[in-house]
Amino acid sequence: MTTFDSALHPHRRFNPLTGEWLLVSPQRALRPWQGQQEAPDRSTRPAYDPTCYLCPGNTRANGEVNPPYEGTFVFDNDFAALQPEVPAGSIDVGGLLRAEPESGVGRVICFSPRHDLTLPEMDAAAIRGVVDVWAEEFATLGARPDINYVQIFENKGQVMGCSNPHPHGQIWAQRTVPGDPAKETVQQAAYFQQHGRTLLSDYLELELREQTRVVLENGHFVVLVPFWAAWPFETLLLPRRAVQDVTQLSGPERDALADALRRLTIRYDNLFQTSFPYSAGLHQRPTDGQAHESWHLHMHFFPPLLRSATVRKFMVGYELLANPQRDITPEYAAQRLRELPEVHYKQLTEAVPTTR
Ligand code: H2U
Ligand code: ZN
Repeated sequence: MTTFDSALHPHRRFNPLTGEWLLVSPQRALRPWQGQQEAPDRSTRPAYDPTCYLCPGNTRANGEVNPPYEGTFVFDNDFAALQPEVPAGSIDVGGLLRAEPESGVGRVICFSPRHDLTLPEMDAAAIRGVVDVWAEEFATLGARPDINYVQIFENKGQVMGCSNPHPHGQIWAQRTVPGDPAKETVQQAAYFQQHGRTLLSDYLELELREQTRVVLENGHFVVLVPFWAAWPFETLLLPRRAVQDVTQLSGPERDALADALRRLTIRYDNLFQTSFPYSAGLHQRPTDGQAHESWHLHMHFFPPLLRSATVRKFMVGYELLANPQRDITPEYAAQRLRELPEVHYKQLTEAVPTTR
């Protein structure tokens, strides 16, 4: 028997942020792939769409009129999943039928007045404006006594259930700390207690030494494909300095975050020469009044595409019933992303060379 090689042999990997495992089957990536090579998506949209409910000056579903905004624009979601006032009460039948009211706030953030742009097509200064809005919203919502967790995220692309191509994100802020951030809170606290450093500081140091999963770096941020990535081209964006939330980032750090976001999303679009769909979001400390010194702010990108602009990874059978599974290794995914240029393919006349 030869020795174990994680690039060749089936194995499981541990996600220290959640305490869960996933299955990696690199031998399956060697299956023959005779998929179509799709033409680059060069479709365009108008800079202003009179039927878009997010464009400046337009009327939303609830009758409100958007201001003629020039940078970002934030409003309360007209169809929010969470509401600030919910009557008290609870259900507990034998510990098996349990329910309790949940209150909170839903916000929508327009990243730009331009209907035709997405993050990778915006300039760094405009993306910095988005980062500043995240910080303002986190500060205001997090300060409320009825809000203990603020989830900032973006759904991009129709396959991710995004309802409108106008560049925008959302915030759901609520009374309790939901599942994944709660797991990350427990895991990071346990690590900090044992090592006196944040889990992600030590993890980052290790990744910078190995370099095999790093996609890009700047002075303050690093983007990498985490060792435990579940989605084919999943990435983790993290600051070199352990901060608990986005309000603690200095001006230069916020610029660096904007730079990292821009460069990552350009690489993503270039990967399959399409507007690359994903769900992405910030994970930050709960706003429950505790110190949370063990928390290390980070951002997850969960993109579904696997082979091309149309061939995606499905998290189905085994993944739904057992745990996540992936075929191509995180190391291979990182290498693919590293090889791509940081100029958007729509700005190049020549097609971006893709390697297989
Ligand atoms: P998504 O495309 O990521 O679903 O976000 C759009 C959000 O915008 C969605 O949550 C809200 C929807 O409820 N919305 C409004 O608040 N007002 C509108 O006029 C239409 C959509
Ligand atoms: Zn629009």
